[in-house]
Amino acid sequence: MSTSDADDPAANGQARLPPRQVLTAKFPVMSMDATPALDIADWSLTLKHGVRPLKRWDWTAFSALPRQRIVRDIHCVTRWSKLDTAWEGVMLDDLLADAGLAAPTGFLLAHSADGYSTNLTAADVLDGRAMIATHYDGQPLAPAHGGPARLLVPHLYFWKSAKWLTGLQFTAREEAGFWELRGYHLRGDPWSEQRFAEAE
Ligand SMILES: Nc1nc2c(c(=O)[nH]1)N[C@H]1C(S)=C(S)[C@@H](COP(=O)(O)O)O[C@H]1N2
Ligand SMILES: [Mo]
Repeated sequence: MSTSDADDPAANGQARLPPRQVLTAKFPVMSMDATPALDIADWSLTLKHGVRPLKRWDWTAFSALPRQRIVRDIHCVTRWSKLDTAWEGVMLDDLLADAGLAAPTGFLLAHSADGYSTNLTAADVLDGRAMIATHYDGQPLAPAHGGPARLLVPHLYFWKSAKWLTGLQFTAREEAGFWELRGYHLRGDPWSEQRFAEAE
């Protein structure tokens, strides 16, 4: 190890910022609508292939799945980034394993209780890349941030991390979600600035 930018917290922070992002210590709330009131007694998560339900977990069953803690940087397309955010929840790999399945198609839509949706590829949510998070910073996830459970896909812009997650639906083809239908990029990689569907 040599003395380098990697030893300098400020420089290290900058190196971890994708193009044209700005660091924040805050945790802004970004929602298209009001925070839905969700009761864990009524909550469930449904896994589907097209219209066909594959498996459904109520809160008790979901809470019994293997859990992981991860620390990741997050990047919102509105240009804020936040470093070292700490999450706990169930990796998508473990959810599929509990259903006894490999990904049935290469694409999926995440569905939320507020009517939001976002599309992802199977490759972007498997092999440790995505979690259904129930805790942030050691506490149950606040309702405004997607509690009781949200998707977390930290290597893509944060609009891909669907709050108030209620469904994961594998689709035969790539299908655009809420923001993707309104001009956001289908994938949303912050490092290659995949903000919008077409070049600015
Ligand atoms: N269900 C749902 N999920 C959502 C949104 C939303 O409006 N509804 N907003 C998205 C956007 S644009 C961003 S930037 C992040 C914001 O998450 P936060 O409010 O926890 O910062 O959630 C994403 N997930
Ligand atoms: Mo966003």
